[in-house]
Amino acid sequence: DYSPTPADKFSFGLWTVGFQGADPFGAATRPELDPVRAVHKLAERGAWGVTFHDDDLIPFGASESERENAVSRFRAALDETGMTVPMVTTNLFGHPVFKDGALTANDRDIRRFALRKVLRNVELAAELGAETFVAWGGREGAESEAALDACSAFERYKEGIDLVCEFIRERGYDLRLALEPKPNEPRGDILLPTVGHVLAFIERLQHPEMVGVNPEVGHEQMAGLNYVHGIAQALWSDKLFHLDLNGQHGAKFDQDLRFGAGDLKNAFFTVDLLESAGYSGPRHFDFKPSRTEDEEGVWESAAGCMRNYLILKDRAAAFRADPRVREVLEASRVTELRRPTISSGEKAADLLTAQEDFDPEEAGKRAMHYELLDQLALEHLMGLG
Ligand code: GLT
Ligand code: MN
Ligand code: MN
Ligand code: MN
Repeated sequence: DYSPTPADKFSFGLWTVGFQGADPFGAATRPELDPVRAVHKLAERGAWGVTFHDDDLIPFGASESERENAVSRFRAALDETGMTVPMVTTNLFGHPVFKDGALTANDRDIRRFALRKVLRNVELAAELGAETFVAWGGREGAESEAALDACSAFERYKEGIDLVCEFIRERGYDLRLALEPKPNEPRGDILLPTVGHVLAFIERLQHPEMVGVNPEVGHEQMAGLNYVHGIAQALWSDKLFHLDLNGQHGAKFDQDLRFGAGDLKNAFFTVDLLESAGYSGPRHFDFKPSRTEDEEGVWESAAGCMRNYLILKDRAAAFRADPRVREVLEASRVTELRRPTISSGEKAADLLTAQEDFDPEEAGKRAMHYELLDQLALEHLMGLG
């Protein structure tokens, strides 16, 4: 009946259900949500995990005793509900001190402050048993090329991530980093704008094996890219350490709709890929309940994320199990792509001299049947079959 259970590994950021609805044109429409209440409400609805930025739990500038109090109340809620903390992240974008970036801010003292904030939060993440530490560099970027020495920015970005990895190794924490791409917003242009940029950046790091990617549906779609292909490349690279599921209607501002809203067909194939590729990490939702909602609407929206995932999982399984679909997949030679192009032991020179009875004219006329295949996918998505 599409009711989520902890076995589904659904997790939510405190900042998602806690979103108060402020936008660049209007004030908050909902009151603050106590993290303890969020944990209980999410657990009641079948979620498995909760994630947070340091500032979601411990207000910026809090004293040591305020910090301890916030963490111990939160821990008690986790113990009562059995909820886990699979991921933790740092707010390096909210306070005015980060208006020009954090790890790549021009001001060196700001970079040092930002790194201290991250390291403290890494300690907290390890204490709470998180496996993944997300780094979203939303303010690492610029509105004008003149204002940013981009090559130096990449050096400083690498320096910061390398330092955090060194720290994790020295402490012996069982923690991996996941960098989250986004093309723009809040900066005019953000560094590491897409999954591909992050994957290339990781190769330049001192400990590439400790760092992966945290792709968000809407962020890739804001860049006009295909999320399914993005996470497929991350999976193929063994770099899909975590992911942010939500919804987006094409290239416009970051909508953070609940999962399933927005590009539903891409959501269907996202779930299809995650389930068939054996992705075992958290199904993490990073969405913002519309500012039109009251608190009840927030929980409906959170429940909708999980329910849509489970419905799409069911629809994708039906699509894969349909004998007609299997037949068309064969006829479309989709399965033939699994076969290596070159035979074992064959060399490039052998390929050049191979006597093959191949007629490009004939091959150019072959039917692919993709229209039929896509139609069958749509029909399963729409609930037929
Ligand atoms: C912020 C951003 C999200 C990121 C969060 C992690 S912060 O809400 O819009 O996409 O995942 O820092
Ligand atoms: Mn996100
Ligand atoms: Mn987003
Ligand atoms: Mn967001």
